[in-house]
Amino acid sequence: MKRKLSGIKPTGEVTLGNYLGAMRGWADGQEGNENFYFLPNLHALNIRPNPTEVRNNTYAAAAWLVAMGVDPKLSAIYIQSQIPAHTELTWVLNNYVTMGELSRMTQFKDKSQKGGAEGQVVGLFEYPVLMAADILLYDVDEVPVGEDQKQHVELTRDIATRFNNLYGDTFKVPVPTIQKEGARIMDLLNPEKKMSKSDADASGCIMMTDSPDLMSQKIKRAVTDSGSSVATADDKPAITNLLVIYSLVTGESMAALEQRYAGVGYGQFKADLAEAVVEHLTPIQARYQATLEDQDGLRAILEQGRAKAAAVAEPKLVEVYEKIGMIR
Ligand code: AQP
Repeated sequence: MKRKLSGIKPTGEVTLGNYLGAMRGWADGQEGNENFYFLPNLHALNIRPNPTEVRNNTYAAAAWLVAMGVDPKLSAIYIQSQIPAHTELTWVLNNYVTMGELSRMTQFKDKSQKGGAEGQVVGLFEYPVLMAADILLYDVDEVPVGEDQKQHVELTRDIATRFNNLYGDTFKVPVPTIQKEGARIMDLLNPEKKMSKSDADASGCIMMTDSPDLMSQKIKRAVTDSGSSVATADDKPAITNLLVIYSLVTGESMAALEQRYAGVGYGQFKADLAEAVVEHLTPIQARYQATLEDQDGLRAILEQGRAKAAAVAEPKLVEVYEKIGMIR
């Protein structure tokens, strides 16, 4: 039995990238494991979200988890801000990580550059420390994430090891697990950039709530590379991205797809891909709608998840406080 934990930040609508790169994998392998899948709403604060939007996005992301197959009977689904141990442990861990380490985080560098001086809030800088607390409270074995989050899990490992060396075994040192395919789904209009839910311009981003027509339109307008062959290559990032998406939604191997589309133009390939994406997502969208509409049911799932998570997180915080001499 393994303990697994991961989260989806309610900063916007969930994207096909979130789904294919991470969330879909969370639904696999729940049986026989102890799973914690949470909504890190405190992590969303660094963009100072609109209160109504962040609240709605939190419920929506929870409904997506259920729709994508995360089973509340097998996994705790919970809201980060409902478990104060996350923020309390963050304050403690702040003292076991340096400014230099946090400055080297790629996500901080990217996002602080985009946001200008105004966007460089301490919450953005602190993000990896809160994430370390999210993970270390639960003695997790595995953290299944997309490629973009790997560096943060590695920092979490360093913080845990440092703390354990000082105070004796306290935290389990977690391992990031990254899917081979789809770990980084790229923007359809700019294949150099990953698909992101908080992007101001969503035209290159497939949102899980997009209508079939809008999804098809976005796929048909996706940029392609020079030449016309439907094949993966380092110098063909756009078509490689589309092939990865195709392969993940149909279960067909990349090699089989390349063979099928040998000599077939980009137009036909994109039309078929659009159809495959719509076919794959339609039943998930229906489950999402039903889950979201049943507000009482969703709240009950979140309450059950909160209780399960708090029962693990709170004793861990007490253990940490005792070790470092805090009187509670
Ligand atoms: N484009 C992507 N391809 C593959 N995996 C991805 N993930 C995110 N984007 C892609 C993975 O989805 C999980 C949940 O992500 P998150 O919401 O916690 O944070 P994020 O990585 O910052 O995702 P976004 O969509 O880019 O959000 P914003 O725009 O708010 O920053 C993670 O496991 C992530 O790796």
